[in-house]
Amino acid sequence: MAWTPEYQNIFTQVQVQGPPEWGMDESGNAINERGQKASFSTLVGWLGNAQLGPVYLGWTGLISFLTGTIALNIIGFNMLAQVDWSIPEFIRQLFWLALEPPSPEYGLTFPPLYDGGWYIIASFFLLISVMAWWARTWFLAEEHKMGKHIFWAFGAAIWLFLVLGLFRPILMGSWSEAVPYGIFPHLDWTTAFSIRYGNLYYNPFHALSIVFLYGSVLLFAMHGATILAVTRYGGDRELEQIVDRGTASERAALFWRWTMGFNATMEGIHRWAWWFAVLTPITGGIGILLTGTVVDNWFIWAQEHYFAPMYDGSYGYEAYGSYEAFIGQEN
Ligand code: 07D
Repeated sequence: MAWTPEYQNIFTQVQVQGPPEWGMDESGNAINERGQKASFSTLVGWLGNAQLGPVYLGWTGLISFLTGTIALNIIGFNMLAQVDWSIPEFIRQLFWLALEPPSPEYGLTFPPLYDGGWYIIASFFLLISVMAWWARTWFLAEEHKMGKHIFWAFGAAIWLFLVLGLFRPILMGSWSEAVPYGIFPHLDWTTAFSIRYGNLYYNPFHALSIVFLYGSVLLFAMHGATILAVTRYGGDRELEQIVDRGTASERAALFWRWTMGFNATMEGIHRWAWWFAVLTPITGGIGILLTGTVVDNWFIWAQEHYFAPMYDGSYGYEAYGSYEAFIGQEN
C-alpha cells in the first residue's frame, strides 16, 4: 500500500523531512540570505520541526552571545577559583558554588574585585546580553512584519529581572541586595529574602504572581489538550481553521461551552495565555519592589490588614471588641 503523508502532531512518528525550508521573500520566492546551511535531526523532530538552522545572528544576536559568554565565564572562573582551580571539585560542588554580590558596606560604590567587583562586572555583561536579546526580538519581528507581542512579553520578564538585580538594589542603596549567581545560593537568597521580610506569602503581589503562574499552567494545559484532542480533524493546522470553516475548532469551542458555559475563540485563547504569562512577572516585580522599600514585614502588614492572625489567634479586631475599635474609628 502506498504511503500517504498524514497530519503530524507530537505523538505521531512520521517526521517531515525534505529539502531545507529557507523561508520566503515578499513575492513568495524561496530565500536563503540568512545562511547556507541547515541540517536535520530526528531527535529534534520528536520535539518540534526536524530542521535545525539556519540561525540568523545579526548584530544584536552577536552582541548578546558575546556578552552572555563573557558573563558566564566570569561567573564560572570565579567559582573555579573558589575551589582552587580544581576541575573535579568544581564539578562536585557546582550546585553549591556562587558568585556573590558585594558586601553591604560598599553601598552603591564599586567594591574590590574579590568582594563583589567581579559580580558587578558579570552583571553588567549579563545586562547587555539580555537587553541585546530583547532588541533582537524587536528587530526580527519587524523584519518578519510581525506584531511586537514577543518583545513585550519578554519585556515583562526583564522587568522582574531588573527589579531583582538593579531597581531594588538602587532603591535600597546597596548592591548587596542583588541576587547571587549560583544554583543553590540563589535559592538560599530567595528563602532568606522571604524570612527577612516577614514571609513573602503575605505579600499580595507574590500571591497575585502565583495566581497568574498557576493560571498560565492551567490555561496552557487546557489549550494544549483541546488542540491535541481535535488534531484528528485538523485542529492543529490553525491557519486552515481560520480560512476554511472546519469541524475542529467549532467542536473544541462547543466542548468548552457545554462544559463550562463559556468558550474562548481561536484568537482569544492566545490573548488569555499572553496576559496570564506577562502578568506573572509584572505583578511579581511590583511585589519585590515594595519589599524593604515600602513594607518591611509582610506578616505584620497582613495583620494590620486583618488577613493574618494576631498572636492570640484572633484577627485583630475581635480583641478590641469591634472592627471599628481596632482601627480606632469608634465614636
Ligand atoms: C526570575 C525573571 C526573568 C528572568 C530573566 C532572566 C538569563 C541568563 C544566565 C546567570 C521567573 C534573564 C537571564 C536568561 C541567566 C546567567 C549566566 C522569572 C524571572 C529575564 N513562590 N518568591 C515568585 C511561588 C515562596 C520568593 C514568582 C510558589 C516562599 C521571592 C512566582 C510558591 C519564599 C521571589 C513564585 C512560592 C518565596 C518569589 C516568580 C509556593 C521562599 C521573587 C515568577 C507554592 C522560598 C519572585 C514576587 C516568575 C517574585 C517569586 C511562586 C513560595 C520567595 C509566582 C508557587 C514563601 C524572593 N514566587 N516564594 O515568573 O516575583 O519567575 O516575587 O510555595 O523574586 Mg515565591
